[in-house]
Amino acid sequence: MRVLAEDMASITSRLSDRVERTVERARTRTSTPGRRTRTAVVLGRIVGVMMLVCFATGLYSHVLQSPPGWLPLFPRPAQLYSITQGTHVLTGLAMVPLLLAKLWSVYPRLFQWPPITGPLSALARMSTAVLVGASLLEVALGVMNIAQWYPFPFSFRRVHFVLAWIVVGCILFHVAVKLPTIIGFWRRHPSSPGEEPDVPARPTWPEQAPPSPAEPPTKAEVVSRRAALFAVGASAGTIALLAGGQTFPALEPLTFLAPRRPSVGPQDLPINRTAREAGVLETAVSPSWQLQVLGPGSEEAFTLGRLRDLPQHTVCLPISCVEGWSRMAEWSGVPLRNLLAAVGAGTAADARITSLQVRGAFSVTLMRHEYIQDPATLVALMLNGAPLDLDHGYPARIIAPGRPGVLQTKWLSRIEVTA
Ligand code: HEM
Ligand SMILES: Nc1nc2c(c(=O)[nH]1)N[C@H]1C(S)=C(S)[C@@H](COP(=O)(O)O)O[C@H]1N2
Ligand SMILES: [Mo]
Repeated sequence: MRVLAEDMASITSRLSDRVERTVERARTRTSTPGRRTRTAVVLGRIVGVMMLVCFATGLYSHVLQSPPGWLPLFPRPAQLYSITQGTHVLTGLAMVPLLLAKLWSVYPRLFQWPPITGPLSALARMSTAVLVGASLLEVALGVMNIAQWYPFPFSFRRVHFVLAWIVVGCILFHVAVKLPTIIGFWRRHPSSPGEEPDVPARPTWPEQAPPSPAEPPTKAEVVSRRAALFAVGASAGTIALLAGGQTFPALEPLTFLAPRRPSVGPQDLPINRTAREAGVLETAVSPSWQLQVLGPGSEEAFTLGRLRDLPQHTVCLPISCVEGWSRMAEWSGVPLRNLLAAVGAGTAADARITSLQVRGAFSVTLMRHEYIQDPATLVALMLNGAPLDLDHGYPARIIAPGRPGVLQTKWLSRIEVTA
């Protein structure tokens, strides 16, 4: 019995020795001067700020699509959502190489031995694992969404929303846990003149992972911090340049990475869902088409001829897709508030707007009175000087300032006051 126990003890000890040596070797092989605490801190700060930008712009998108009743909404500036959502998608895309670089910069820590030194370190490592997993998943889901690839049965918006809170919660916790390292870094590298310089003259070994002297890395394994940061910055910049054109017109000639080129489409405007895909090829061109408008006092049915005979307004407003692209256009039609006033609706009335499209998430929109009362919110009949193309929502669609594209309902059939 005792022999067995001794055998077990010796096997365990040999095994743990072996694991320790393997881990040490892995750590050495992946250790380069580029991978120092300073690199990790610099990259961490940039990724952290980008995450917060994504979080803030994402929350704004969420609020516009699912506004809490108590929250006042502001349709102006009309281009705000183009900018916030364009920034969201662009920051998210540019973050991909930075996120990977941040992971690379702390990679040896994954082989830290022993992995856990106590309950606090267990908590810290668990939160780091959740942070890494949630960040990668969040970014991957975002990229899949703008590529319009939905292989999952779950709702993208809900999962992306929940993951965003997890990521931000973990970042706050992560910063709290790393505070001693961060403070230590600033103490060791004071920025006052005459003190120790930030960048040592010769490459030094990572503070976190001293190499075993027996196995120095080969020349090829040594990457300088400057070269590493340059490569990461260049990749992020290239991505921003190649995708930025979907939001910022000056960059459009370079738009090779975005799923939409904003100037490609009928009437100089892209299309996300065609009339055929929406199943409205017949109903939209039917001579018996009418727009039903239901108010608290009365209801009216407007034929296309009757809508055209009403006073027309012309406005310049963008389509700002949640997927990040946006495009300015000139719209003409009847102000929505005039139609609702005609059926006895007050200025505080909200409305439900329904499309001829029967299936799909975008066939119904709720519009709050803040948007209805904006004089630029139209039941649009014309786009860029011609009647709406069938794919742009013929015979009539909604266009309103400051709203995400998904809420700019095409192929209208019914507008009813809800409250
Ligand atoms: C490559 C990276 C990313 C891309 C391409 C991306 C893309 C998108 C898109 C297309 C939407 C609109 C979804 C819709 O309304 O249908 C969205 C919403 C959102 N995103 Fe991202 N995203 C990325 C990264 C992030 C990150 C890192 C965060 C947070 C830390 C974040 C937080 C949000 C939030 C909170 C929303 C609102 C969700 C909702 O409406 O409920 N996103 N994102
Ligand atoms: N009925 C209906 N309206 C819709 C959609 C839709 O799928 N069905 N797509 C929306 C989305 S996601 C966008 S970005 C805009 C695009 O308008 P456009 O195709 O005229 O550019 O229409 C919106 N209106
Ligand atoms: Mo969209």
